Amino acid sequence: MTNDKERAGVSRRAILGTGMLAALAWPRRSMAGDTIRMPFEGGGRERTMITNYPGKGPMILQRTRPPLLETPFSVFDKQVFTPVDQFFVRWHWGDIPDQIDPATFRVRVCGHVGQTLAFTADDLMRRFKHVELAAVNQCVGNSRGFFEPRVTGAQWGNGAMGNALWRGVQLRHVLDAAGVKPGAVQVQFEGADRPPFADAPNLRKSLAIDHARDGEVMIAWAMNGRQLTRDHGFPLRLIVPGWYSTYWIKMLQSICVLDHADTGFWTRSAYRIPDNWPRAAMRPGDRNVQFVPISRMVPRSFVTNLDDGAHVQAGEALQVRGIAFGGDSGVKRVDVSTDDGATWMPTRLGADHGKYSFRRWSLRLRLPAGAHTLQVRCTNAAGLAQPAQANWNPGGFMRNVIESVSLQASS
Ligand SMILES: Nc1nc2c(c(=O)[nH]1)N[C@H]1C(S)=C(S)[C@@H](COP(=O)(O)O)O[C@H]1N2
Ligand SMILES: [Mo]
Repeated sequence: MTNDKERAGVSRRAILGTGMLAALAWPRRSMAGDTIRMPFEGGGRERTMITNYPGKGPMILQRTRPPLLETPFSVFDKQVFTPVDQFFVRWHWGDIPDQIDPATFRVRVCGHVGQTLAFTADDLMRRFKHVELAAVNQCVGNSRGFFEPRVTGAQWGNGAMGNALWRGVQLRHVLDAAGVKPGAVQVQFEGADRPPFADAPNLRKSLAIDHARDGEVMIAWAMNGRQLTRDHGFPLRLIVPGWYSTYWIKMLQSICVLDHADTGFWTRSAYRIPDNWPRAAMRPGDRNVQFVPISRMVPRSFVTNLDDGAHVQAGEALQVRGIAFGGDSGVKRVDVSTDDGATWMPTRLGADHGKYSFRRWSLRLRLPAGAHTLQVRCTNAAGLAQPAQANWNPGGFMRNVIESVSLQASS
């Protein structure tokens, strides 16, 4: 029998290995590659597919420093867990440590607690029970490039998301060790990266105290069975299953229990959506819109094996497959329509890796000769289905409209 740690492929020795320091070096070579076109209209369409970013396979380059790298969509067709070397990367600020010694790097638990504590990754591994969970990490602005009218911000296609198996400890246990005092309201998280100017607000995000202690929120050191890389937050990052990844703080350095609501810039002013979850929708120019912090994810599904505009054989069995996720609950069903949503065909769901994971789906169908539009819709375990109309908000957040691909069938 292998023990848990070996199964995850991450021993304490591995995470403390000296090789890690070298792996934190930033890319020095210029980023070169082929020009590709994103599947949306207008500015920001032309991109470079880079192949020489350290530790990564081919990635769509948005920006070098701080890095913004998008997963090429074809990756999602290959497996249910997104490989680390093609997992999207997003950092807000350029001042990211390029030297972290895991023997001395500590995450501090402070604020409204009985006792301030500090843990190395090794301390967490020794002291608390290990947990492993499959969960989708999705940027709030995933698919922003498709917003109409266009909005500012990184013009992501659909590749600012990924699914991984995260391994770590429950945040609840770490908070309990410090002893949360009565009257705690929120818990604020901060990473070791910093803005390049002293007066810019560093990224700090907060969760309600009950959420932080729900037993699902984790502090992770491994992703898909290997220790986190620098890009994904070595040595420790927060995992907030079912929530957008703006909360998934990387290089986690501070966990601060607050006895009042967080009034910092990133909670008060940034990452806010119109107060009508799950739609997060308004009309451009609408006034008097009430905004609230972005929170739980909503269901999405995609065809992964057929490109928009693909030519297929008429009258022959056509295998259609893709991925889906339920957002803040599991995938209940994935349906496909070829008649503009008048009727829906149930698809076959693949293995269930847990409610926060991608789930594969597939369907065999025959199409008569002609032009077709294939739509795919996920309904989650809470009964929430993807909408037929795309939402709009000024941040370009939370897109989850039913996706479609056009196909040309001929014999
Ligand atoms: N420390 C730190 N953590 C962070 C961020 C950051 O800028 N700094 N960005 C957040 C945002 S907005 C996203 S989308 C995810 C991206 O996670 P990934 O790079 O591992 O894919 O990290 C989150 N955690
Ligand atoms: Mo993000």
